[in-house]
Amino acid sequence: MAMHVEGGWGELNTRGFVVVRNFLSQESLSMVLKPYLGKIKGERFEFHPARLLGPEGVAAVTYLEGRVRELFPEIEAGSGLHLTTFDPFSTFFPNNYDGVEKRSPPAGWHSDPPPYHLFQDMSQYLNCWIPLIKPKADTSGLTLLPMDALRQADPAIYEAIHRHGGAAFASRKLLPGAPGYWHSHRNYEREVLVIDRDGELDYITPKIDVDTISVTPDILPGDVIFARGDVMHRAQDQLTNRVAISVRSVNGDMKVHKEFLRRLPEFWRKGLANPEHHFGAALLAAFSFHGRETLTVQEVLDYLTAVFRRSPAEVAVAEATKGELLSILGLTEYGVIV
Ligand SMILES: O=C(O)CCC(=O)C(=O)O
Ligand SMILES: [Fe+2]
Repeated sequence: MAMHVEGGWGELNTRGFVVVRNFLSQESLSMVLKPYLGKIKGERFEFHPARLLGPEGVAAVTYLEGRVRELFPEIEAGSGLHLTTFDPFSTFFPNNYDGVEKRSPPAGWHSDPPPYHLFQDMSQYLNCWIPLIKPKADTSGLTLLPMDALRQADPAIYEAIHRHGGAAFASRKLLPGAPGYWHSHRNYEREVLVIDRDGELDYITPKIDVDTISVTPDILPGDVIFARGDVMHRAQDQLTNRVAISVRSVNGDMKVHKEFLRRLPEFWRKGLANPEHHFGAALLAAFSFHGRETLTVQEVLDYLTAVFRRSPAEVAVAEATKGELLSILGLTEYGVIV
């Protein structure tokens, strides 16, 4: 069956997401799923960057990126969204159904923090969410908050999340960043939206129960959802075993500013400065390497790729000395990287 863009690419400007039917064949789904199945062997499997799953993981991502890249011209023609390149952190997302009572919670309402810190404008970032195992069309999918409905129902929340990432509907009691924060799905208290504004975590109480305006497209393996990076989303449920992979494209011509990082809330700056953070040190070193306050997204990605090829994060830390890293992040008072 031919690929079909339901409602057209213009949906990316209204709702912020669009469903594309018949995007992948059964054969390519099996190929993409293989590295994941080879890894789990029955044990619980958390979110996992696909590229870290060996040559088969790299091949799966390379294939999917190629397929998404073919759509760049029609996406731009239909929505104006200019995409040129990919976020390297393509990730497998299980909903952690494992048929036993004790299981990790799935993703609660959020927009993604890591790409926001890397790329700074999440309206020019497109997540292609691809179910690989999903037994039922109306179960265990991805629930999204349409931008147009949100703007009408709660303009303050809309303004707070538009173009941002790293937002969550969660309980104020869990913050900042407590265990369970990103996974407050069942029994969560949707008291607040938390996002950074002017260097502070910002708490806003929604005027509405956001679930009443949310949309969960019926979708089966073969179909995909394209969602802009600023659209809030969560796992639908844990009723059946579901595994998805997401492939993330971005406008490489966008500018990113060191100043943006200095102005992030301390909670996020400390996270990025932690040497165990998978890209924080490399991101900061990219600015030092170029000796500029402003870089393009593509320059950031090229630098990250070069660092990751040599693999250990120490390479980046060595290049942006610890002191410089701390001062870039305005954390010199800590004296050590925490
Ligand atoms: O698949 C899920 O449950 C969550 C997916 C997600 O958060 C994402 O693709 O960014
Ligand atoms: Fe997400």
